[in-house]
Amino acid sequence: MSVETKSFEETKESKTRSGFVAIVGFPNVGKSTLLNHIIGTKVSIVSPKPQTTRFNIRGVLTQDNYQIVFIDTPGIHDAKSLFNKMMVEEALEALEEVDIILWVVDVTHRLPEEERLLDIIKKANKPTILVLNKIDLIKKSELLPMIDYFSKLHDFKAIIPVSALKNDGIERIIDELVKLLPEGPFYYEPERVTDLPLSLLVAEIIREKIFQLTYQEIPYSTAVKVEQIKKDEEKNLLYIQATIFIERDSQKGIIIGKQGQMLKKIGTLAREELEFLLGKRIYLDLWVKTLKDWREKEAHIRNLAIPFRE
Ligand SMILES: Nc1nc2c(ncn2[C@@H]2O[C@H](COP(=O)(O)OP(=O)(O)O)[C@@H](O)[C@H]2O)c(=O)[nH]1
Ligand SMILES: [Mg+2]
Repeated sequence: MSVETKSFEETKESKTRSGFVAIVGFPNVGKSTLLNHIIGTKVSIVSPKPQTTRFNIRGVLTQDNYQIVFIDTPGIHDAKSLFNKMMVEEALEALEEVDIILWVVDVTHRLPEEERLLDIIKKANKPTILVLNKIDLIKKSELLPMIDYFSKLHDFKAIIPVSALKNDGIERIIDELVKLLPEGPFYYEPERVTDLPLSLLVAEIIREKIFQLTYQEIPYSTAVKVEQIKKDEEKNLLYIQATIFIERDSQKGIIIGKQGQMLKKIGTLAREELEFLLGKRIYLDLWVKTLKDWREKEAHIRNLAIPFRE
């Protein structure tokens, strides 16, 4: 007697869909905010300043029958310095790696370079969804002509107005993505929300606080490296030692602040958020060191700011 028997795993696998999605756009349009709201937890840091995201960050969304691996990228722009060029390079690499592209446009900051960016996206030759973000800041009547304009510009799979910040329109993005996902197995355990190792996640959260609290060149001149993570069983906490690198000795005073106030603020905010994210008590030990002009040397950038991927 021949009865078709398929194992549960096989049946399950043949039905799952999975794929990689790059979130790209100009700096500051809300790419990382969008990723965090899609995933439902902070995986990528956010600040009002451009170039907050320095390297590609994966965020994983898993449901019963699909898994989407999002790649949040640094903003694509006409970069001049070595460091900025390397960030843009990261973003462009993501375009090559993925199945689908999400192009995020800030409806409040339209730029003439838009069409040039679209040319880059078109060259990648992947199904592309256009996300019009920050619609909480404009009138509905301003939105319709924009949708009309973009729909004539390219054959987008969908044009979706959203407010990433207000969590408005996110579901529709996921619905449209799932339609485009190829069949395939899961790449990550369903519980995983990011591929960031703990040391990088911690460094990023610390850097986010620096980006939120400091001004002018200071945030851009800093990099954070986690030197040590140690379980302290006796005190029931995680001891984390990290170094904030700056480019010049003269910046030390600003990062440390009057009577250490700034460093204390950075440390407290980072610790509180990490305790929330990790569900553990944390002792955060922050140091400040000068590494002269680190942004001008590729080896330093690789070591401190844009890590190589496997
Ligand atoms: N009003 C508004 N602000 C937003 C929205 N999405 C992001 N932002 C803000 O835009 C700034 C840049 O966001 P971020 O996610 O870091 O942008 P990225 O550089 O593209 O990753 C932050 O201050 C966010 O709070 C939105 O939908 N509405
Ligand atoms: Mg970002």
